[in-house]
Amino acid sequence: MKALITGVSGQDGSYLSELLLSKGYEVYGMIRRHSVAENQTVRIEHLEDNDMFHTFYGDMLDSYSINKALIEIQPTYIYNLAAQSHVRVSFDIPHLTTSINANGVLNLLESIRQNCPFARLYQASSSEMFGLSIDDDKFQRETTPFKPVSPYGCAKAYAHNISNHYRRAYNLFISNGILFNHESPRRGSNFVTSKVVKALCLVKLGKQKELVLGNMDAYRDWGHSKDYVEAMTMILEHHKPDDFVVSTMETHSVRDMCNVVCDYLKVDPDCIRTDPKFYRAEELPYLKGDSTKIRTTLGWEPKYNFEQLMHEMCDHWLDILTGYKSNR
Ligand code: G4F
Repeated sequence: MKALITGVSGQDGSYLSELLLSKGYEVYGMIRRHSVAENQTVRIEHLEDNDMFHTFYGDMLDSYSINKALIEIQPTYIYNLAAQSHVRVSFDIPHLTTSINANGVLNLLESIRQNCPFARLYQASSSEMFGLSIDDDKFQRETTPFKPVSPYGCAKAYAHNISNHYRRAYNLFISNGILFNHESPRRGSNFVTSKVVKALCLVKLGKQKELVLGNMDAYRDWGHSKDYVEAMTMILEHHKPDDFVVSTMETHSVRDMCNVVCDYLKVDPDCIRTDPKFYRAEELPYLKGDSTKIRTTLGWEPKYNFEQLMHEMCDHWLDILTGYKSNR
């Protein structure tokens, strides 16, 4: 079985590749050409010697490259993980974010419809689509309306809706995983968990004095990327296409998360201050996902809890920053 992964060099793409290879899939990963080659493939370099793992250049904005890949590879499963994935950055580059995260998905859907209509597509939808919408019981779930508060969230909502339209209109096997925040040692250090962990490790090692953050009162439902890529495969291996929320069903504020990291590293939280430059033009204040549907229908459940996730990230960054470990 052949799986094509867009965004293969990212956190999720790399864990998903490892999982699919372990299940016997042949994996084709699409990567974007980047001038700094060293940083591009650091998360997947350890897979390069695997005969079942292949990469090729392509771009969600370049329909020709997508058509070519789908015609030549004829994948059984397609995981669309490619995105401009940073919410704060989406306020700076709303057009490009929309082109990649919305129109790019349309490019892929059209290519599937024309070139490999029997392939199954996993579309990476996001809890950012919910925005200000919260059900009365303080959860967001598959039925919660979308009220996005960022260019990123608006683009993801379009992609979600057009994917469902293509599922119904053309009878394609397209599933959306509505994933809440998910982190790991491979998370980029411009996302808040990695930023906090890396900076507080540097403070612990005496190499940095303070950590400067934006809104510390935002709440997020943070899980582990390894658990979430497993959910992706379960969603696509299910006998019918559907939408599933993937979440831990717990929420923590950025402040709580900082305290967990400070406690573990034995660092004084007084080294943390805020600066408005890290605030967003509109903030999403609260996310907590109800993942009952995927737990009861597919039997998925996370193996990591919040503390284990944050501790693993701390151990990783301490190893990196003390030179004990050089690779990710
Ligand atoms: O880690 P974040 O940048 O993640 P965010 O914006 O929630 O988006 C992530 O999760 C989405 C799923 O809901 C994904 F779709 C998306 O691709 C991405 O993976 O920020 C988390 C929270 C925000 O409320 C932010 O305002 O942390 C707050 N925050 C406070 N100080 C900060 C900072 N975020 C960042 N990145 N940097 C700060 O200094």
